[in-house]
Amino acid sequence: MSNVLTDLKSAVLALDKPALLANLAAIDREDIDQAVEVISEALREAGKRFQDGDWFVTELVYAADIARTAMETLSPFLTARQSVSHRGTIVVGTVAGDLHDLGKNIFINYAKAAGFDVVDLGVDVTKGRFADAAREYQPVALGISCLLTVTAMQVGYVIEELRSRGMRDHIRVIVGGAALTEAFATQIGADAFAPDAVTGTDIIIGWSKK
Ligand code: B1M
Repeated sequence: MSNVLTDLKSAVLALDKPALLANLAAIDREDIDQAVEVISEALREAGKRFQDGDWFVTELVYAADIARTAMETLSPFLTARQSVSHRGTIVVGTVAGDLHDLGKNIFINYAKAAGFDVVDLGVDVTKGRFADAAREYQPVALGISCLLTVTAMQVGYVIEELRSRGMRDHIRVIVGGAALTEAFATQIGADAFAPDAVTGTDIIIGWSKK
């Protein structure tokens, strides 16, 4: 890993915004994907520190704020460097009870860069709002993000809601986020699980062609 990328990770974990901004300015365009991955790695480390009791929630909040700044700085370059063609609309949100949105937003940035129009429902989205938006936009994919174990079942409830409204056969559902696994996604009847934003984008690109 280049020094700039290593320093980027250190800056997030040191909660040092000026150092983060300086390192972001020094990143080569071809390292943007790696920079996104490095920031995600730093957040996983932040989560571990919180879980181990080494960090308080305030530090976690500040790390997330720094990471958001980094993602916002990187995303225009992500969009600019990829060839864009109109692939249709996707609807994306984080499940009810869950306020995590950094991973969802990274997926959204990659999807936009790949040529999708994105309807972002935000966080804490109820099954009813997911289903209403799916009916309104008839998207290529309905994307559901979930980071908390306690809210994982909400993902299944969204799929049940689609089924109970007779919409399930017409909507493809992709799910992602640290609380989910491929096996869980299969169990609840999702069409795909995305372990990361790039894989998720490749999956929906495939769907947009069918
Ligand atoms: Co919280 N949090 N958090 N948190 N947080 C986790 C998830 C946790 C694992 C940390 C830990 O304890 N180790 C833990 C959950 C434990 C569990 O359920 N098993 C946890 C907890 C407990 C909590 C609180 C309850 C803490 C508290 O208040 N006591 C609280 C809950 C609030 C709520 O949601 N109701 C809370 C709050 C917060 C902050 C607000 C401080 C902040 C969120 C800020 C924000 O998102 N706006 C935060 C953060 C930053 C984290 C960690 C450290 C980092 C999450 C993150 O952004 N990762 C996280 C630790 C961890 O995940 N290991 C943690 C980086 C991001 C790029 O990864 O989201 O996985 P991820 O996204 C990836 C892929 O998963 C995928 O693409 C992304 C990029 O490749 N992906 C998709 C994600 N969604 C996708 C959707 C797709 C496709 C791909 O298609 C639709």
